[in-house]
Amino acid sequence: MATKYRTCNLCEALCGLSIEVEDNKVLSIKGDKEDVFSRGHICPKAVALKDLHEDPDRLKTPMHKVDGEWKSISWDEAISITAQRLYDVQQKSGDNAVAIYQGNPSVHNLGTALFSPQFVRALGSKNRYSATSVDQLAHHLAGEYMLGHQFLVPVPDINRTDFWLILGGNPMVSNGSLMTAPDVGNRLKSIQKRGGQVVVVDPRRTETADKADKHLFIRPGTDIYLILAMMKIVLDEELMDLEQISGSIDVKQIAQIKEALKGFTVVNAAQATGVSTQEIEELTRAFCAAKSAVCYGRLGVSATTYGGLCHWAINTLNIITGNFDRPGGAMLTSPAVDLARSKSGKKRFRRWSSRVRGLPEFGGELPSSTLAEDILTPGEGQIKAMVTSCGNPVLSVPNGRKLDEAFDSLEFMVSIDIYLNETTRHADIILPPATGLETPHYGLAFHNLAIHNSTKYSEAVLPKEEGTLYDWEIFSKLQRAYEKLTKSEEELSPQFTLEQMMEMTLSMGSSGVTFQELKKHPHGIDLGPLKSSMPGRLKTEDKKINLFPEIYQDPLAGLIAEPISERGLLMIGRRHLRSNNSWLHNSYRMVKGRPRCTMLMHPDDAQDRGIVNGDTVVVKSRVGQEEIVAEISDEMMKGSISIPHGWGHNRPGTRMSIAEEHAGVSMNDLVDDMAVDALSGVSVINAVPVEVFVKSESEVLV
Ligand SMILES: Nc1nc2c(c(=O)[nH]1)N[C@H]1C(S)=C(S)[C@@H](COP(=O)(O)OP(=O)(O)OC[C@H]3O[C@@H](n4cnc5c(=O)[nH]c(N)nc54)[C@H](O)[C@@H]3O)O[C@H]1N2
Ligand SMILES: Nc1nc2c(c(=O)[nH]1)N[C@H]1C(S)=C(S)[C@@H](COP(=O)(O)OP(=O)(O)OC[C@H]3O[C@@H](n4cnc5c(=O)[nH]c(N)nc54)[C@H](O)[C@@H]3O)O[C@H]1N2
Ligand code: SF4
Ligand SMILES: [Mo]
Repeated sequence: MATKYRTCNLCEALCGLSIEVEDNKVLSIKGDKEDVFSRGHICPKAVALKDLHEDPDRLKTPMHKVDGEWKSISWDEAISITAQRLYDVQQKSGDNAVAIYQGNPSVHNLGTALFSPQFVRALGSKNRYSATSVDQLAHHLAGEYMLGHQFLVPVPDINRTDFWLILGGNPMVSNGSLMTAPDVGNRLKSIQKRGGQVVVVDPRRTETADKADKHLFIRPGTDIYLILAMMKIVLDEELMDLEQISGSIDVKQIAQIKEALKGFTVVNAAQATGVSTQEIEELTRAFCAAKSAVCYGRLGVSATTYGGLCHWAINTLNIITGNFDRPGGAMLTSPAVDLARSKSGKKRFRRWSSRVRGLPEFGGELPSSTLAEDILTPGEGQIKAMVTSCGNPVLSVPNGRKLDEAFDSLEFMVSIDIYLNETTRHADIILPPATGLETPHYGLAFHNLAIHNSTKYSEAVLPKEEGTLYDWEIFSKLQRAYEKLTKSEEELSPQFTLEQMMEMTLSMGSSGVTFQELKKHPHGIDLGPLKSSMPGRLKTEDKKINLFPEIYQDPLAGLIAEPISERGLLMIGRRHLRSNNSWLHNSYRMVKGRPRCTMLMHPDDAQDRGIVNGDTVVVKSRVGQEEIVAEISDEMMKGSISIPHGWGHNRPGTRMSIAEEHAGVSMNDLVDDMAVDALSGVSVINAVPVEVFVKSESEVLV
């Protein structure tokens, strides 16, 4: 028996695991107490790594769909068919006729992170999509425009803060996001133990709200009004603290913001949010009075109608209250591999736009909410073929039914994925990589977002099965086969191994840690607490923070001019500790117990509609309707309902062993693909207008 150490690749928290292995079988998975960062923390999902490894549903050989039947084929054949078909489509319909969608595990999977970019570049298509635009795009946009690089995303220094304001995040369940922080629970308690406070603003009294000192219910989609009101109070009452940051800002911009907020009042904010003026004032004063404070906003504000503005406003609030770039505030990391190392230059935003709706490109990608229409709408530049990797957009992107229809209409589709699931069932070829414990790990993206600087590489725990390929090998082979069709022998790109790529990547960093050195430390290397880094770390040309970039000015004016309207019943999402977006649901111990895909509703809203606990109800939106069991609970704010995303495993043609009772419905069959943040193009997955009926009544209505 051997004990091996590896970082968990399932979420952003980077927990170190200690794994007992015998004869290539996992005996146990525990937290690694010696891990320099996570110090033994683990969550219930970690054991799913064993289930994933042993899952009989996992595909092990390439699959080819011929006349509707799946056949297992060789890697050589699969790679060659794929390259040829993609090439043929581009020859006939242009480079942009091939689109690519990359999902969330792309950033948790070292091979994909290091090798997919070259293949994507080789394809030369402007139709690139990813989970970013259903998630954290607005954070990157604020990084790009305010700090000069999309990967300069400030992280809340929760190890040292005295006041943590959480808007639209549930880190007790998500384990933190754009804030890599194993063991949020104990870190939250430590804030309280040192006399600090945690305040949660959320339309649902969440698991995090339960642990906080205060919870404020807020009407979904209205956080921007709350943050602006806080800014307004700070500016009007001169509660600013600019000492620390004075060399890095232009004070004239503060006057400009003050001017822009002239027509806006705290009363407006109270009307919109449902948070009283007194609560807003108290919150703002407490935030400013704390020795250090940090406002942190996550998915409940990122992927909403004003997601773009929200992250500008959150950064600005932290900056003007003296809570940026100092311990306990919002800080930037000093990672061994710095994703923001490139020089500042032309902004990577709106360089092109989506064909049908004209939504803006950002960072080389288009908003995923436009993918279905870009496939379905005939005309010049129509998407005819699709590559998906590490993604399940049918369940994860708004209007999944429309994506089903779109994927069905393609001339060719290839999916790099370990399952035959809701998305990959539409493919002609599935290329299944070795995964999970069979792969090495390095948190390329997440050390850049971690609340403490560290660096760690883990070797694979188990060998990959004979005849299987890693994601990086698949990308490498695909690229070579594709280039052979498009380039001469001398022009072919050089090929590297994963180890060579890691070595090159680390050597570009400034930590001085080499790959050889890193491999000697299976529990990681501690690089110390977050450090103040202004103005050196800024990538703006003038080495100043841009407090009020032009792109935010008109949207802000528009928002302030817009009357505040009553929007009826609004749907928001919900995560669970034993779930990971749309997958892991065929690990029995992850789904067992009472089915969790239910609709939560406030008792008054239920009473108004004659709904009682356990009723099957119909939830109807502009794009669809679904039947779901109602759970009546005062943990919801009146006027809002909550449904988790990533379920709906009852589409035909998949190969997943998920019991009927745990299939659930897909929230994204109700989320409107036409609703995006006009500024950033991010999908509006929270605050979706819906109607809810008891089943019998709706049957009459439909
Ligand atoms: N309504 C609503 N929609 C949402 C959200 C929400 O809160 N509400 N959340 C959004 C967010 S934050 C995100 S990140 C997205 C996620 O959206 P996606 O990334 O599209 O979806 P996932 O469910 O993460 O799908 C991961 C896929 O990767 C595959 N996979 C797992 N491991 C590997 C591997 O090693 N290699 C390869 N090649 N494939 C692998 C899995 O089988 C699965 O098909 O969903 C978004 N959608
Ligand atoms: N167990 C588990 N962990 C995960 C994941 C998972 O699926 N399961 N997914 C991972 C991924 S990809 C991500 S991106 C992160 C996400 O990490 P988080 O953002 O922390 O996770 P969510 O649970 O989506 O939290 C969003 C919160 O916003 C609230 N909310 C919804 N609408 C609004 C609103 O308008 N205003 C406010 N103030 N709040 C609102 C919701 O009630 C919810 O509590 O989690 C990661 N970790
Ligand atoms: S918190 Fe995230 S990284 Fe840690 S064990 Fe759970 S899933 Fe893995
Ligand atoms: Mo995400």
